[in-house]
Amino acid sequence: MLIPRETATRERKSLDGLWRFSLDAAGRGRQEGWWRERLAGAREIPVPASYNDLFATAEVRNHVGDVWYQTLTRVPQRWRGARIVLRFDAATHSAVVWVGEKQATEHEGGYTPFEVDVTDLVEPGAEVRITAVVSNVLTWHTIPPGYVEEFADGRRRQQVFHDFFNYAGLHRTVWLYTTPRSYVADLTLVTDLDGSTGTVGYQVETGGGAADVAVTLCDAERGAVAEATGAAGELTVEDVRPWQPGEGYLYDLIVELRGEGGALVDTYSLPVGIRTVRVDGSRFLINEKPFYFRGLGKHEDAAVRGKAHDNALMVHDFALLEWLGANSFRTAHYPYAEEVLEYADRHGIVVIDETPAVGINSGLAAGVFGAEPHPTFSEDTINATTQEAHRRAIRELVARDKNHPCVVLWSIANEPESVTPESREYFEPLAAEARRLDPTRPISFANVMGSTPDLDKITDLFDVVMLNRYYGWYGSPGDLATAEAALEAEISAWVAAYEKPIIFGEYGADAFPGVHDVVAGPWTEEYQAEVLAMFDRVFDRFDAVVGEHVWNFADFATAPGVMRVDGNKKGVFTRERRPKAAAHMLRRRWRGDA
Ligand code: BDP
Repeated sequence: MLIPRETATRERKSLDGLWRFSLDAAGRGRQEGWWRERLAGAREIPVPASYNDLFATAEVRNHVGDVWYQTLTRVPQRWRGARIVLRFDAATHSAVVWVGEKQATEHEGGYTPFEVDVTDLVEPGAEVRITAVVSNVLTWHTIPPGYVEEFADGRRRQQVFHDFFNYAGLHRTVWLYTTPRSYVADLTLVTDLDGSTGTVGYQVETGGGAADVAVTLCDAERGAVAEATGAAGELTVEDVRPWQPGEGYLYDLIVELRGEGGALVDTYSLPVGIRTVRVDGSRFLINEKPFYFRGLGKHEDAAVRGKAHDNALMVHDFALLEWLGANSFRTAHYPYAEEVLEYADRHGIVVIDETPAVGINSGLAAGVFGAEPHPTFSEDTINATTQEAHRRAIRELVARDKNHPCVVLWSIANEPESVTPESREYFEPLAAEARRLDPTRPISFANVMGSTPDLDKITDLFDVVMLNRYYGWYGSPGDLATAEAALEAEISAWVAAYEKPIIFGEYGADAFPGVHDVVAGPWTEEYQAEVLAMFDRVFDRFDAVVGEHVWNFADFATAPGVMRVDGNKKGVFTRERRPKAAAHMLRRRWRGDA
């Protein structure tokens, strides 16, 4: 799926700004047809933003169900004759959209874009009302899963099985954009390297009728380095400058559709990083060189705006990654705004890209999040319908992110149940689907603590062992000698069981900022740093460990609970992005020069 871009044949208009917004606590709007007129009694709301923390009321923060967004915009007169598309970069977790009186589209899944051709629904030059009802409800059949508790007095509460606040709303940009009537609909690129020669295999999908395809690859100075015609083919680049960690060198692929007499019909251009990625035994190779992941799991999370994409925060977070000496991060626990991946492409930051499949695990849900005990997989809980939603989530992730050179590994789930025959039945087809959709990248999932190689039933389906481990925190807190021995023993068991690279997808400890002690105990900044140092010491004893991603980059909001103090405090930065002692310690390890 192509990101909207301005080109010689395309325009785009962001609909970001203040929209009208109404809570629909009683769930009446869909029956009453609230899209038919101006939303009554509406507040103003910024788009993009999570709605939860904006209004200083529990009613909005803890709302369960539908909310309504509405804006009036004018379609430029000069767009007459063009194909006009309405696109939501994200609506969390599901939405139905009306253009004027007409339902235009609907979408499930809170972190991937959806779009619809609205050419016949709008009139260039005229105003148009766009209304979206957005639901934050998670069920046994959504990704991520959850369920809604209903109380006798009519109250509803959303139970989630994941450790971050269920922020919702229009989290990313909403666009109107144009394409010509015959247009470039999608592009799939596969790059390869052979010595100093690079290749870019391309496939162009078109819409709206036949036109001839011509592609030109330009280098960063805008000089053409290779050309081809036809909807699919391969471009060869001599003296290639590869995309590599730390150096996000990008070519530009310009696709042109040409009609009668060679007239330009449509043009679209896409940044291209030429690189390879492959697993070989227990090594993870980027451009055939062993790569070691130094970085962190992140979240899209900040005060006031919740999970909204924000360029200021993005630039700052990348600056802090650089300050730490990190070379990579994981999009825990959902696909991030595509702007983030584009930024990582340009700056040579390596990304593990994750679906929103977090919480497929009843053991964790009951133990940590206070959910009712239930089997993970059953007719009444996570079932074939959930699996289908999960398959769609993988499909939409790959469709959106397949062309980003920064993405080197797909993570199809975080900490699912993985020790039962049911978990194998559930994951086998999903792993196969991920491979079918993208045969060029390795696949993995984040393995939960306790799912050791003797118990785990799904690791053979994947290329990389990604372990989330909390020795010294959830296990033997305050006793790092015991933690160290247990960690070392577990890694040895993985190394004996599989010849696969091992990445630590999570490890860490909470630290409440400002709590210090000379004899470090849990919650102090010193203890957090000591836990990380202990893990690092053990990692250095194993060649098969090819990555360390600390949990987490920054403190983040969670549902209320006795395990959390104003949210999860495992950040090495506070939620305001101030460094804790652990950040300084990591900087010394990762930069060496600090
Ligand atoms: C892991 C989860 C992560 C949590 C973390 C924690 O993958 O989302 O925030 O533990 O407990 O289970 O801090």
